[in-house]
Amino acid sequence: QKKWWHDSVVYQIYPRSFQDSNGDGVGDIQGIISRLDYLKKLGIDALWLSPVFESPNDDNGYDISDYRNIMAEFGSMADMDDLIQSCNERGIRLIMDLVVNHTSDEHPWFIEAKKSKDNPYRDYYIWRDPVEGDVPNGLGSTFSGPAWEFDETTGQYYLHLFSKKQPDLNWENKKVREEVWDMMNFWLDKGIGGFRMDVIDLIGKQPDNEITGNGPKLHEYLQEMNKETFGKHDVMTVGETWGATPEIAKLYSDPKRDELSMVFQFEHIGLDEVPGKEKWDWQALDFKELKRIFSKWQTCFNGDGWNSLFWNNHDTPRIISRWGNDSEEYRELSGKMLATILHMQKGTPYIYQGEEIGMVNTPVQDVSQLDDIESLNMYHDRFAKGYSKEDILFSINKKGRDNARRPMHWNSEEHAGFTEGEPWLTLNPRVEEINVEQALSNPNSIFYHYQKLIELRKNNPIVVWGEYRELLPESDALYVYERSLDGESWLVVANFTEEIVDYDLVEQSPTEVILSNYEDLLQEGACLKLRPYEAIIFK
Ligand code: GLO
Repeated sequence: QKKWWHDSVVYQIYPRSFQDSNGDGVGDIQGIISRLDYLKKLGIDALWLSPVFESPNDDNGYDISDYRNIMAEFGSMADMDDLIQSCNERGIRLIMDLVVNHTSDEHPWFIEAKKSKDNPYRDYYIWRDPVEGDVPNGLGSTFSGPAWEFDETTGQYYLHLFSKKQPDLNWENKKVREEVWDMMNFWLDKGIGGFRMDVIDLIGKQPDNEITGNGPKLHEYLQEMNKETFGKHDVMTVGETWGATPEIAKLYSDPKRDELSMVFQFEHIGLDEVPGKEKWDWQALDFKELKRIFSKWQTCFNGDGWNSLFWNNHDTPRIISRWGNDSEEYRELSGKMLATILHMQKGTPYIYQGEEIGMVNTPVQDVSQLDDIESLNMYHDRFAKGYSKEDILFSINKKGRDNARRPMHWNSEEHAGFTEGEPWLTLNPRVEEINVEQALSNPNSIFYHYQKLIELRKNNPIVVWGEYRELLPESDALYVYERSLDGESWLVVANFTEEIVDYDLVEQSPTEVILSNYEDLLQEGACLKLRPYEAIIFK
């Protein structure tokens, strides 16, 4: 059965860094409203808003202290209602970030829970006795150090898979689940378009067995959630699931199972880390692996699951700096190439703010230039373990989350039109070269390339439904695939390198270029000469 999100494109906003409207240096909801027409022009159907709820900002809003109130820096509930209405008026659905693996330690539930062992809220969280005067077991936090924090008052440890200001909720407790369902219904009743679910694969954890992802009751909880909340609404849901394989992804997104619309899988995202090590242990991308993983995910579903497609989010480095080429010469070409190979795949594409104008990483020279808790904790942890500063900053510049979180570039004025005050986080230095005003005035910009890719999806069922087949999996330089539907087929040919690479068109005889990032074709007979980062869609 066809759903609206099957042919939709979603745009992710990181509210802190999108647009400030009141000069306090922090992006806000009125700022977002003022940019909805820009997003409409790009052509997106839905917005995923990173958390805007009340939060002490230990993890920039992913530590929520009140799920039914808006963070004062971002505005008020009236602003939020205004945003929902302004989106709905433009036919844009608003997807809220659901962060319910954990709360903030400043959430009233946790404040109660830590008062005493018999407090009615105690079981909302996960508490264990010390073992031989130490942590209960070896579970570690994603943000460095142990996942257990000792609480002096009650003499027990609580679990936090992220920062110690993000205590994990105890999903085994039915009351916790009911609180979450109530809260979700509160938002659904406001007319939102769905939820993106933060680290949802962790809610079935079994801390005593050191099981975190994909716990035994995970899918039972999601089915219950579906039934009690969004199942009755025409909304989309997307789970953040770091450990998903195609088999696991079907458990979430097979329509017959009544769980989620789709999940984010991260297999491609892990390709530049040394296997078995941490995300900070960088290695160069293996291009053939990237293609193999894309092709695996493109062919694994047969009506029993749905893909999401993304290069970037608020947790990843900027894709042009990561796997494209961010030099002045190749930034636009490689950005368009990367956009093309992703957007011609089957699934629901996500664009992270600034991706559509080709924003790039922001290398730092010193720890004082960092904001992100994950990077800061890792910096201190590795420094104590004897890593050199250079080594650590190398990792952070490659992979750190601040890369994606620096303010959006709207124009080349001071602070890029993001704020009239002092921005909460320093901007990327390449504002003059890379900004929205510039992109909109140049018909060849990355922005218009994205706009065209979105239009192609809207107007051509082959992009949404067509069967995918990879050609040339052994090529070190080219990514070539075909989409076909009802006797029609499209061919995508992309050069991932700076060299000129030949491609023989003998097997296919395309008659038309649908979209390319160069103005013409370079061809010798049936041999296509692909220039640096050239990407062509043929039919
Ligand atoms: C990635 C999340 C990330 C949060 C974390 C804790 O894993 O999107 O930004 O820090 O989930 O909520």
